[in-house]
Amino acid sequence: LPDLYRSTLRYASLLASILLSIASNAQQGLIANVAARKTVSLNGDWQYIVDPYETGFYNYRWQERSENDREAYWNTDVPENKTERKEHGYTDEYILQVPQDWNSQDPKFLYYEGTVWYKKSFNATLPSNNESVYIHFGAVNYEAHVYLNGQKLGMHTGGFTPFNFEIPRGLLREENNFLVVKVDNRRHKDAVPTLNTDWWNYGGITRDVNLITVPATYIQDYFVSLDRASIHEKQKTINGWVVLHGAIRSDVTIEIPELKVKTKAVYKTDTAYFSIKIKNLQLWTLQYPKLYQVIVSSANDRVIDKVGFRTIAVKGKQILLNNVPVFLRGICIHEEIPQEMRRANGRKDALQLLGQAKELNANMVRLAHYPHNEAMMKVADSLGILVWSEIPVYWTIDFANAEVLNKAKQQLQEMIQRDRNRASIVIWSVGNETPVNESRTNFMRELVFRARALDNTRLVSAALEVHNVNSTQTIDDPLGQYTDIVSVNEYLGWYGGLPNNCRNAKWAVKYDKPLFFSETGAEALGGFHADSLTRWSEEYQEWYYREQIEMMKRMPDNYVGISPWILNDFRSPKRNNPLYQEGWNNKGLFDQKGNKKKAFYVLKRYYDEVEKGRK
Ligand code: GCB
Repeated sequence: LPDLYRSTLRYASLLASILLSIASNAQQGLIANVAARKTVSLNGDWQYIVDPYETGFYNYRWQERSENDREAYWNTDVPENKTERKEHGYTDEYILQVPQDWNSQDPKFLYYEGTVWYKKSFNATLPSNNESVYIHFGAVNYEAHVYLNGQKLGMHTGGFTPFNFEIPRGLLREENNFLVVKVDNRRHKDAVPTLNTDWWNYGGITRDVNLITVPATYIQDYFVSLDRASIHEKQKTINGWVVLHGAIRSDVTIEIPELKVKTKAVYKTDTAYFSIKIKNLQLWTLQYPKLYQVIVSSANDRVIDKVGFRTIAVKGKQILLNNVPVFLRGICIHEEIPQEMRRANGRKDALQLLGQAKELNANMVRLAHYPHNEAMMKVADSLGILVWSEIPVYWTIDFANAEVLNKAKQQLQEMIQRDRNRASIVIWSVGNETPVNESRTNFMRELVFRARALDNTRLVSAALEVHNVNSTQTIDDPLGQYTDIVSVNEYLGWYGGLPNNCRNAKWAVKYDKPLFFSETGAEALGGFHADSLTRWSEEYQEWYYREQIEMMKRMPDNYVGISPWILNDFRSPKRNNPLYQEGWNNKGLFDQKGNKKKAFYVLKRYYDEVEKGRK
């Protein structure tokens, strides 16, 4: 019997690994690593039409306009002759910058939620017979319909993840291409996120737009990572796979010049796998975030990346980075530059935000509550900062709706496809503060399983809530049984009671896994000083942090870290106290202008102590 048992187990695990490898290569046609391709940027000036009634999309009977309807806003705005009536037009009087949200570009857009048509004219070099051209968007919030020279290329929903469309052969012109994007940022009950969030709903083409030219058979996607088990060995193993577009199976090689290794990948079905043994691998660590140049080549294509090699795992009550216990000195960050009241994007903004996190002596950032732009992960890779990356399954999503689950899965997949080669990312989060009930737990469990199927080298979590049972702070959300670490948001002393309630708080945690505090925080208007009992004063926030930290020091030994809410004050239409908020959530450790509040120094002192070895 034991033998039978063993062979059944072996069979089951074989089956599981086959299923896993199939699932991990599921494609949506996303092209990995755009920066390494032959691209032409379409950033810059775009003309626009504001269209709150969607006149460019629907006729007066509210039917979708036909493709060649001359009043459709994706079609030319130039009258054919002097008698033709035209009721739309693009002009240089109305220009928006791309990439950037529209809200910060003109006061009339501050609260705008609706449709804006973006138009760009451009010239192009036509592809040769064995090349294809794609148009790639880093992100558009929320729904995008893309048209080129009057023909629809496709549509995409989800405001924080990339997408691309192939341009059909013959459609691209050498001169005067007419590219139109209908962008709609209205919130919907059945969208992800839903109607209700605590952040600004910045609309527009918020990230880069590129034309990508690739050879007909090109490297679409690849994954390179350090094998978890080999962390115990002297000789390490780097594993991975490569997928060529169109399921073509031409030779694929992987090269890491600095390590003097070059290996051929071996096809199993349409995926080429490789496994490389390496003697003197320098790991990616927080102190020395070593990145290696990795070259993936096929018969006609070549993609160069910079990849760090590290492992992340859970062992009992601890998180192990490269097999060494790590305490996460975190901070939450929204993708926003408060000083300019706009979405953050690009390397300069990432250097500002992660630089602020470094000043705090943080070693980890929780990127709330949606995938941030790629520059954040690249800068985190180079600075040695650990990253938690999340999809906007936030608060009260329509959990019973199967379509909503599909939308969440799509965003999860796009996030993982874009960033899985970034060493800095150690945790995929499938959501934040979702209400405990059966349909929600089924929904969230599906996402946890999906995340693992897409990437089994990282940890999966979700920010849960604490509830009060007989005056005990209780963590028993059933979702906790599925995640690798149990993460909770907790605001004792802000949303309930006063900070000194932390002193006699009792905690009951159902799970023996690593326990992470994914949020805690209190508001303070920068520069407002009073005694510590006065709400909104810097002194209150400072007191809150003192009491919280003392409480954290008394946490059980599965306490592995904290990422307080939040690095910077941020814009939120929900926050309407006319004296202390005025459309801002002021829980930042830095205020709206970038000044440090008193609480900053309290947290920094704690992080300095932790680093020296005292939790
Ligand atoms: C939370 C949410 C976060 C809010 C924060 C707050 O628990 O996760 O998005 O902004 O609380 O300030 O209330």
